[in-house]
This record gives sequence, structure tokens and C-alpha cells, in this order.
Amino acid sequence: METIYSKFKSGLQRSKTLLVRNIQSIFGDVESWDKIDYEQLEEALIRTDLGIHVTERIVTYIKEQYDRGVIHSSSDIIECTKQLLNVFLSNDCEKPVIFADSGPTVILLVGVNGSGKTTTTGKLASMWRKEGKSVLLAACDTFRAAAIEQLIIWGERTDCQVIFGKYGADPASIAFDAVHAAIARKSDILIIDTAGRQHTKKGLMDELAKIKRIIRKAISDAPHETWLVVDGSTGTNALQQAIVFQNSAEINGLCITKLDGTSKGGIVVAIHDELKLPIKFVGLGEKESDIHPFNAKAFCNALFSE
Ligand SMILES: Nc1nc2c(ncn2[C@@H]2O[C@H](COP(=O)(O)OP(=O)(O)OP(=O)(O)O)[C@@H](O)[C@H]2O)c(=O)[nH]1
Ligand SMILES: [Mg+2]
Repeated sequence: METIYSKFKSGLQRSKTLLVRNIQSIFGDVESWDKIDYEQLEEALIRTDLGIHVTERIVTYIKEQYDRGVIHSSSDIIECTKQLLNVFLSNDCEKPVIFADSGPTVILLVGVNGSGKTTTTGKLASMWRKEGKSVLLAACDTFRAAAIEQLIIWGERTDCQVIFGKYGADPASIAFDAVHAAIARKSDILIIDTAGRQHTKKGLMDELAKIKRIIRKAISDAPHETWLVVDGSTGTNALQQAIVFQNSAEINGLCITKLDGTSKGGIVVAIHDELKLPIKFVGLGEKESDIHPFNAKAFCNALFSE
């Protein structure tokens, strides 16, 4: 079986290659480190989208350690950076899903267009089905052409029923039907897939609030989880979206998708540093099994693996 580490390692290959190679080439042959080397290091860290704040703290720390004679080589830098990233990620970054004591656990997925909400819904359904849980899916994207069919296909693939309505229907009414169906069918989990929405459009953000209000009428503490799904390969853009969504949609967790094939894996740290929200799952490919609960240690090791 693939370990978490090897999954992260293959997913984060490009981020890792960029970072490790850059550090090695900047500090590989130099006798003494100067301002230019540190500027290059700063640039290399920023290119993986770790963000200014995290980057500055890493560079300052490395400079301090070098001036004190504690570190000397590019591998020392890699080791220090790895340790620091672990510290940045150690605060409440991993929080396993707590399932409701009785009745369905309701999970609402939100995010901008194309961030990976429907795919994440399908992957989560698959993962939890394999754990023996019963999962119901709600197709609350009644807006985009073929969105409902896309979720129905995931339902067939993962052996989960899908509650859906007509295109153009009020997403809140589908959510209402879905919550009642989940209660009646004694589903363990209800995952609600929503339409992509730009975080800048107030009307669409209000629609999310309405979905939540309707859900609460049936289960007072639901949705138990509201996760923002962001496309990690968009780097700092993902961070901006996360900030705005957090301010207007009461999200309590993140799913960061498309970390495979991007060199911007550092965004995971930048987003957590900025928002202090737990990172629930990361997407490492398009397949059903390409999802994993976030694990900070495995993530940092994979980002710097040899
Ligand atoms: N490589 C990769 N591709 C992904 C991942 N997650 C999703 N995708 C792809 O991203 C594209 C968009 O995914 P969707 O799940 O349809 O995104 P969405 O947020 O539901 O999109 P809208 O409903 O249109 O807003 C699809 O081609 C997915 O296969 C991932 O972790 N890695
Ligand atoms: Mg979708």
C-alpha cells in the first residue's frame, strides 16, 4: 500500500524539484553567504508560493543560524527550512473529521469555478464508502451545464445515491430535500456539492448563507463542516480566495486540490499561516483515490525529499 509520504512525494514532485534544486544551486559552491545569496533564496521560496511572511521568517532564521556558525551547507538550509515549515504547520493544521453522534454528518463544499469541488465530493464519497460508511450526495449545482450528470456519474462510481433536481432550481431547496433524505435513509454522511461562485459576488455568497439556513432547520448544528475547495496550482490566487471566503461564508476547513503537477506546493503553508484553518484534505490527482487527509510531517518531508 502506498504510504502517505510516497503519495505526497509523487504529488509534490515539481514543487520539491524547484525548491531543492534552487537551494542547491544557490548555496552549493559558495564559500561565504552574502546578501545576493539570501535574495536568491528568498526568490526560490517565493516561487513555490510559500508567501512573503513565511519566506521572510525562513530567510531571517537561516541568516541568523549561518552568522552564528551553526549551519554551513545547502543541506543544512534544507533541513532548517523543513523544520521551520513543520513549526508553521504544527498549530491545528490537521484536524480529523468528527462525525456527528447521531444522524448524518453534513459537509458542504464551496469554492470558485473549477476548483475541484465535484471531484473532491466524489473522492470523499469513495474514501468513506471504502470505510463502510453510507454516503449521500446532493447536487446543489443547478447552474452549470452537465454539473448534475457529473455528480450522478460519481454517485454510480462510488455506489452512493444522489439527490438532485432540475437545472435552474433553487440550490437551497435541493439541500433541503437532501438533508431530509439523509435523515430518512439514515445516511452516515451527506456531502453537498455546490456551484462554483466568485467570492466577489455578494448575491452568490448570500445563496450559500441561504443553503446553510435551510439545512439548519432540519439539523440545528449542520452543516457540521463547511470546506472551501481551492485549486493549489493557482498559488497566491488561492490564498486571496480563501481570505474572502473565510470572511463571508464561515468556512471551517480547506481542501487544497491539484497539488500534483504544480511547483506551487508552498501555498499550503501560506494559506494555513494566513487563515489558521485546518487543512482537511489535499487532492493529488484526478483519480478517485488521489485524495488524502493532510499530514503536515509527510508534506514537509515530501517537499524536501531526496
Ligand atoms: N490534477 C488534478 N486535477 C484535479 C484535481 N481535482 C480536480 N481536478 C480536475 O479539475 C477539473 C475541475 O474539477 P471539478 O471537480 O469539476 O471542479 P468544480 O469545482 O466542481 O468545478 P465547477 O463545478 O465548474 O465550479 C477536472 O478536470 C478535475 O478532474 C486534483 O487534485 N488534481
Ligand atoms: Mg462542480
